[in-house]
Amino acid sequence: MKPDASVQKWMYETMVKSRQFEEKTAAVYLEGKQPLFNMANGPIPGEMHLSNGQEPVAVGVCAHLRPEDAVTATHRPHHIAIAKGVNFQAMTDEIFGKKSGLSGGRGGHMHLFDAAVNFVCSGIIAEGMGPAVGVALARQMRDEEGIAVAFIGEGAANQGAFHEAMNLAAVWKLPFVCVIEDNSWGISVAKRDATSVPRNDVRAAGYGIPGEYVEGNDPLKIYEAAGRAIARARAGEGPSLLEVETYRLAGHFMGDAEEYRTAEEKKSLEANDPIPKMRARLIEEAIITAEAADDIGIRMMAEVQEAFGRAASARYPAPEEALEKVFV
Ligand SMILES: Cc1ncc(C[n+]2csc(CCOP(=O)(O)OP(=O)(O)O)c2C)c(N)n1
Repeated sequence: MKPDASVQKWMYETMVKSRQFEEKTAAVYLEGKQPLFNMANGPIPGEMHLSNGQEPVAVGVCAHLRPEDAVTATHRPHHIAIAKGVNFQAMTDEIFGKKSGLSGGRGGHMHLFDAAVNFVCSGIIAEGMGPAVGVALARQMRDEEGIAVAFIGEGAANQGAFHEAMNLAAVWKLPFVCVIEDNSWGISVAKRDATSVPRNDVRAAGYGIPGEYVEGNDPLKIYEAAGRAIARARAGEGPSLLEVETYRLAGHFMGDAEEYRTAEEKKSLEANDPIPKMRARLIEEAIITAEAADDIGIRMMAEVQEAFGRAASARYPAPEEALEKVFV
């Protein structure tokens, strides 16, 4: 079922916020890293994986989720964290390595944890599968409300953790959905060179569960398919596997020379950017006016600027705090 106008507006606004967050992150990330690219330098240290282009997956799925639903995400987590409602300031502070960050500045951008909305992510690919299935098992055993969703990349669907977790989720009929973000690339390795099937939804048959592939990086189609899978999980009918065609507009990580893809491929991806497409459709269907769409852009930019300003001036953890909250 098509989402109502207020949900569609939320989806557009959240996609814009996520994109502006990524663009600001990219700009600040490069500060202090030139002329020689040294990952440790600058206000945002460490690796950085941007999600530009993949926003439809986050909003199409998270539009159905409630705070008690658990989400595990990947090393490319910002769009999903924002759509799940992770504390925006604390997430920004974490990316800057500040004490007020979600993980006290210890985790950085790949380790965002927000218990208030049941969100976690990890830099180890397919790592979120086990914890998400574990949460689904706990919900089932305790007869609690809430489902679990694991987002992974299409490269991660070749990891053992993926297959083991899918099997257990199916055999125990858990309230779980696996969402595979198929952006065609695992760093520089094309999906066709690494995966035995063109589409991972066919693997669902191997676990005896429904699988669906969603084409076109279209937020509405993703919303509809996610709605079916999530309703099934909530009704106690067991897990589903969704694979969603999406596009990564930026490199695998900041600093990626992207020699594995052609300038033409990048141009065609940019021409298919889902955000201007959704804006045009919302205006055409009179869900928002062009002025309202511009206003969303201005408001989201102001929120991003404010969060970055605060994060930049927040304090770092003291060196003597380094051994707190860790196993030593
Ligand atoms: C277990 C494990 N092996 C290897 C890596 C190194 N690595 C980081 S991202 C990545 C590719 C992931 O591709 P995909 O799952 O398709 O996600 P995408 O980067 O496209 O979002 C790899 C191999 C890792 N982080 N974890």
